[in-house]
Amino acid sequence: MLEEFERYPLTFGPAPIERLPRLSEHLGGAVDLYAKREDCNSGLAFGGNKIRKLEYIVPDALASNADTLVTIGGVQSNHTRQVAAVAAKLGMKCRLVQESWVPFPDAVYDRVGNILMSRVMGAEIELVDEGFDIGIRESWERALEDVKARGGKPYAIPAGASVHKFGGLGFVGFAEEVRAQEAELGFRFDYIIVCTVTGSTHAGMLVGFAKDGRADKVVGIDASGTLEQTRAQVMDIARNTADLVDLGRDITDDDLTLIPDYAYPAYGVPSAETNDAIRLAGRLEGMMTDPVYEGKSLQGLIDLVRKGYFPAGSKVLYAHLGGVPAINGYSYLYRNG
Ligand code: 5PA
Repeated sequence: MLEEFERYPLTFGPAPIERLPRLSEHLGGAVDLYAKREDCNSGLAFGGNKIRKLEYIVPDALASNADTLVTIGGVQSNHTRQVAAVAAKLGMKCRLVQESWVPFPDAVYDRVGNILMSRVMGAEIELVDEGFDIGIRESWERALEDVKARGGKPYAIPAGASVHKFGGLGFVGFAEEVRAQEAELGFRFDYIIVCTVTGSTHAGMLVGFAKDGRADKVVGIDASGTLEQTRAQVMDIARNTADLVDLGRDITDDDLTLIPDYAYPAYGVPSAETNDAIRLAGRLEGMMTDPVYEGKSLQGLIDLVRKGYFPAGSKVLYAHLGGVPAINGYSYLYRNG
């Protein structure tokens, strides 16, 4: 589906798929769980889902002759850390706007994890006291102007690399990669679980899996807590991406499965049940997840298995999109494990 798009390789190659036998067994054994390890997809500062998206955005950035990548996220944004790593790898500058999206009181929240690594990798960071919003932000537009005013040439990457013309392509590629891996494994996944916030991960998968009739089997677990805005953004990106790759059919509301039940109490703040899920996968599989994104989609996966959402015998693929570095910002919460 992506033959005509240029890709700048930043990943190690196909992200591995591994079985989660002890978690599957613990949940009754009727559903077979697997994880696709996007959290191990690259050597660029721990990798993650943005690296896959950026592979299709970097050629456009290089063609524009920009010298500075400019993007935005929360204080513990994984996206900004991955953009900082890619800028370093390309020999470009990086300007990051980090807003106060998460009302989390840990004393070292703005010192450790993702933001620590972005600083070490040389990004210029501006902390801005604004709340959570996945849309286009004034602070980001100001940063773009500021780079220009100082004689630089900025390249604009929106939050999560989502509302970018090529933002959905990387995860169309994820679906193609899964199909190739399925051919080797000798079976097809019945469901794919994905954490959804700024939307292009889910949107890309939706379009990629639409090709073999599985668009609605991509089960999005909302972690934004602003469901309608995220739903609208996923649909916009999916429609734009379907046009780009000539999917050959319209994207309709029925293609989107987005479950709002696990985003509580707020974006970036884990519930007791999220923390139970993080500990369960850590203790049964040695698989670490974070309290902002993947812990919530994992909680959703576990709860949906327990509720019987997946028919017995289903094979379910959990897309592990990365994000573990942020757990350092929650050190007090996990002080006893
Ligand atoms: C993020 C996003 P989308 O934003 O493409 O919907 O992906 C959600 C998601 N898992 C899922 C992890 C580990 C993520 O980091 N992170 C954002 C960030 O600033 O890090 C874009 C919000």
